[in-house]
Order: sequence, then C-alpha cells, then structure tokens
Amino acid sequence: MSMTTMDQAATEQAGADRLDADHSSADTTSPKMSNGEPSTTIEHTFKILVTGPFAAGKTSLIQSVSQTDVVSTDVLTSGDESEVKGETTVAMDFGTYQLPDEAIRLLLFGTPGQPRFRFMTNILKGDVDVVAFVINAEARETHAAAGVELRSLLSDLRVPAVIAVNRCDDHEQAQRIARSLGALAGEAVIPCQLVDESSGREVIVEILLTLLDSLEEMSSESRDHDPAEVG
Ligand SMILES: Nc1nc2c(ncn2[C@@H]2O[C@H](COP(=O)(O)OP(=O)(O)OP(=O)(O)O)[C@@H](O)[C@H]2O)c(=O)[nH]1
Ligand SMILES: [Mg+2]
Repeated sequence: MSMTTMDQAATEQAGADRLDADHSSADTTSPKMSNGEPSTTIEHTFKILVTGPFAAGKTSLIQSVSQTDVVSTDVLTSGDESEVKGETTVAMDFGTYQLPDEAIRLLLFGTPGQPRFRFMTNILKGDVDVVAFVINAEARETHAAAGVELRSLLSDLRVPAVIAVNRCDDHEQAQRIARSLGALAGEAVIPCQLVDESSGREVIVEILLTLLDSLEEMSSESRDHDPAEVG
C-alpha cells in the first residue's frame, strides 16, 4: 500500500474520530505547561509492542516515527552479530506517536530480537493493545523461527497484530512472507522500508486501523451480551 501524505492524514483523522467514539475506557491525564495552563489532554493511550527477530528493523521503526526522543538501549555487537550490524538492542526502545490535535497517543515499546533477551519481551508484553511484528523480507533464514515466535506470542496475548514486512515494496510478496510465518487471513500485513519515515507512518496508520477494528469488535460483543439491549 502506498499513501500520499494527505491520504495518510485523512486516514489518521478518520481513524482518530472513530477511535474517539469507540474507546470508552479512557486513560485521562492532563499534562500542564510550565505556566500552569493545561496543554493537550491525553484521553486514550494505547500500548504497542514492536517485536520480531534480530536485525529486522524494530528500532528503525520506532526511530522513524517517534515524536519524542527515543529511549534506546543499543550497544556494540560482537561475534557473529557484528557481521550483520554494528549495534543491537539489549533491553528496549521506547518512543511515542500522538495524532495531531487528537487525544490519542501510542506508546511504542521495542524489544530486543535475540532469544537470549526473551525475558525482556516477557516484561514488556503486559497490557499490550497491538503487536507490531517486524520481519526482514531479505533475511529468509530468520523466517521459520520468527513464525513460531509470532504464533506463540499471539496465542498468549490474544491481541491483534500488524505484520510489517521490512525491506519489501511488494504487497503480494509481503502477504506470502506473512502467510509463511503463519499469519492468519485477518491479520494486517504491510510492506515497508523502515529507514524511511513515511513508510514508518504507513505502519502507524495500519496499527491505528487495527486498533479501531479491535475496539469495534469488543464494542459489538459487549452489546451482544448486554441484557438491556435484548429486546
Ligand atoms: N536498506 C535498509 N536498511 C534497513 C531498513 N530498515 C532497517 N535497516 C537497517 O537494518 C539494520 C537493522 O535495523 P534495526 O532497526 O537496528 O533492527 P532491530 O530489529 O532493532 O535490530 P535488533 O535490535 O538488533 O534486533 C540497521 O542497520 C538499519 O539501518 C530498510 O528499510 N532498508
Ligand atoms: Mg533494535
């Protein structure tokens, strides 16, 4: 999918309006400016877990879209990993994304990729609203283990996922790779180039749409189970 900036802004706005209408359990905080005046009120905060294999592009995604300074824990690599890249995340990345003039904020928590740091994923995955699973289309040797990890994580968390197929421009190829990981038909798949900010924003749009679908589903389930609505 390729969107112009205006398309993205319109999609973000439409998603924001619908999210505002749908998300009833608001987390309300009112940050104050230094003069004591209230600044933008954050009413809806969603936690996004950005995960996937080593060197897939998780840190790149958060760095490309975060509107606040990214908290990063990358350190120099050694051994075989230094053949792949110079630095690697050893604990977490943290960034934020807030819709312009909207009271909706995403908190983006990035995990390390190596199995030896899985304990960090286990710490970070609590209360997640959406999993953004990043996979490098070109690193085929990582796909089998990534598929096992993806299905295990989603069966544990039971939240929706967006599969971001990095270093990929082709929607069909992205779909094929996602299916080979075991992604389900309803799960969102997006090809991307995560060193590019506008591509990162397309992943954010997909996350917002996925949140919206999930909130609509929860709201219709609760209506179905509300005896007051049975007529
Ligand atoms: N050419 C190209 N390089 C990319 C792209 N996305 C990421 N990279 C590069 O791929 C490498 C890995 O990216 P990171 O964002 O550090 O990956 P990561 O998943 O956070 O890696 P770990 O934390 O070590 O697991 C970096 O050198 C990036 O600059 C892309 O879209 N195109
Ligand atoms: Mg990283």
